[in-house]
Amino acid sequence: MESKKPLSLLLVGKIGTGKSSTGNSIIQRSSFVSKRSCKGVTVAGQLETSNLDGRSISVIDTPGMCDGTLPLDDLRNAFRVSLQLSPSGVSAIILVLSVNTRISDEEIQLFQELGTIFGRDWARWLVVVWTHVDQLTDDGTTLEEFLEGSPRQLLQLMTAAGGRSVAFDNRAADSSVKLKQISLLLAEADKVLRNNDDEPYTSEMFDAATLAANPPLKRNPA
Ligand SMILES: Nc1nc2c(ncn2[C@@H]2O[C@H](COP(=O)(O)OP(=O)(O)OP(=O)(O)O)[C@@H](O)[C@H]2O)c(=O)[nH]1
Ligand SMILES: [Mg+2]
Repeated sequence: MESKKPLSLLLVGKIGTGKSSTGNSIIQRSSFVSKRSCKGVTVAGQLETSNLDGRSISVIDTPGMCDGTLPLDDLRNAFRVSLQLSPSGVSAIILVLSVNTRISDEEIQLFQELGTIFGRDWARWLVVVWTHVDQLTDDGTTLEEFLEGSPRQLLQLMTAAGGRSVAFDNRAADSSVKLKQISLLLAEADKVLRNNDDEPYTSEMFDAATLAANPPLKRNPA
C-alpha cells in the first residue's frame, strides 16, 4: 500500500538536465522556471509543495552544477541554502540525469563532488531520475540498452543507491503516463524512507560532510 507520509525531495544535477521540469512534473504545476539555456536558469533554491491524494510532497529545486566552472565552495553554499528551505531535512536526494547527453568525465567528476559535498553516505538517500526518455523512445532504444556499458563510476553509484532509478518524460502529454512516472518515483522515495527508518537527510549531516572535507587545521601542541 502506498505510504501517506509527507515526502520532501531535493533535486540536484548538472546544468540543464531537467531538474526544474522534473520538479514541475512531480508537483503537477509549472512553478519552477524551466527553459533551454546555455546559462543556468535556476539560480537559487526554491521549495514548492503540493498535495497528491492527501499526501504532502515538497520539492526543492537547486541550481545546476556546471562543468567544473563553479568552485566547490559555491556549489556547497547553493546546496546548503536550498537544504535550509526544509528545516526538518529531506526524505530523498534526487539526482537528475539526462539520457540526452552521454555520461562524460565531467558527469563522473560531478558524482564524486556530490559525494564530497553531501558526505560518503549520501547514496542512502539517493534516487536517480533519467529525463528525456521520450528521445530514447523516438529512436527505439530502451533505458536498459542506454545504460549498458555505462561508465563504472555510474554503475557503482547506482548500486550504492540500491538500484533506485526512474525514467521521466517531462514532455509527456498523456496524463496516465504522467501519473505513472510520479507514482514510480514516490515508490522509490518510499524505499528510501523504509531503508532509513524515516530518517531524513539533514543540514546537520551536510555540515558534518563539509567539516569532514575541510578538517580544521590541528594546532601544534605548545
Ligand atoms: N524532450 C524532453 N525535454 C525535456 C525533458 N525534461 C526537460 N526537458 C527540456 O530540457 C530543457 C532544460 O530543462 P530544465 O528543467 O530547465 O533543466 P534544469 O536542470 O532545471 O536546468 P538549470 O536550472 O539551468 O540547471 C528545457 O527545454 C526542458 O523543456 C524531457 O523529459 N523530455
Ligand atoms: Mg532549473
